[in-house]
Amino acid sequence: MTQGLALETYLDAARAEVEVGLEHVLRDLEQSLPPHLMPAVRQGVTTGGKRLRPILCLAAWEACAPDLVASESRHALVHLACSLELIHAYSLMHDDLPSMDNAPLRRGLPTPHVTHGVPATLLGGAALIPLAGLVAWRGAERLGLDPKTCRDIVRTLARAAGGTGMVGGQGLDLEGEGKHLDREELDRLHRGKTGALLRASLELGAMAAHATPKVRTALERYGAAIGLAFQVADDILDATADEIALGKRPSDAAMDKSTYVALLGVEGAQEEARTLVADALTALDEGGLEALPLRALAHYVIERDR
Ligand code: GRG
Repeated sequence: MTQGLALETYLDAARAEVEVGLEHVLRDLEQSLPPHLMPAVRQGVTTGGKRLRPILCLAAWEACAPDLVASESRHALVHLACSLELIHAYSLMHDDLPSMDNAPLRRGLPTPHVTHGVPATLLGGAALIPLAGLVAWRGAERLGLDPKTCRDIVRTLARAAGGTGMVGGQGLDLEGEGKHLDREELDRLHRGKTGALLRASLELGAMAAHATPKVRTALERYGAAIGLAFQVADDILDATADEIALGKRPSDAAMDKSTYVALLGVEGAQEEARTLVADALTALDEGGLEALPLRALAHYVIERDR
């Protein structure tokens, strides 16, 4: 329990909504994608995963529009939130490929290319990128948002996924292998690679709720702080948890990557993660947001065990 909120119950309910939303999206995709690519897509999208990004989007929307939580808009909102998970799923499918991290395991299961081969995983993953844009657009339209807000939503998702966000961060990550990045370089890399999509999750929820500029700023700051905290926690898990607990092979040391643990030590990284969470909570306070789920999620981001 966190401040009166049973986080596990909240996460289970939100996750169940996201699973239903993703299933609808995949059924639509089945109508157009060559059938032999679907198994790799299904494995990439549906096998487990915490669904953190769409859940953050839902929680941000709830924080801005508490009166609408049980409304008709909810289905459209879940659809919109699924766009974030599609980008995330493709990024993991591609990141695990032999030419990238060459990872045989994720979420305790063989990775899609191990089961379905590299070409299907590459193409199936690529199909998720434009699909995410379409799903975001459709979700925004179904929410009855005006055309400008619909455009802003798709633009925000695209920027977070692209060169100024996740792909750019991944590029810096590859370039940094075998080098010792300093704190500023590491922050820049992870604000792109992991942080941009997490922050966009909050932004999409806020935009969908027509949040005021003050609330949007607060949620963006919250998103930026937990985005970095998420990565610090990821580095701690990679350094301290084993393959069974993680559901994947720890890889940072093997790939000679700069990490927050390498830079700050495990205890220093834990302290940094707590500081970032405190900043996220301060942002909510300053935005005048009660947002109990977001507060609990901020703690969850650094206390999770996988
Ligand atoms: C075109 C090869 C190519 C690359 C495109 C793949 C890519 C760019 C970027 C990948 C960046 C990446 C993998 C970021 C995610 C980092 C991360 C911490 C993932 C784990 O996220 P969780 O814990 O995963 O939310 P679950 O399993 O819960 O979904």
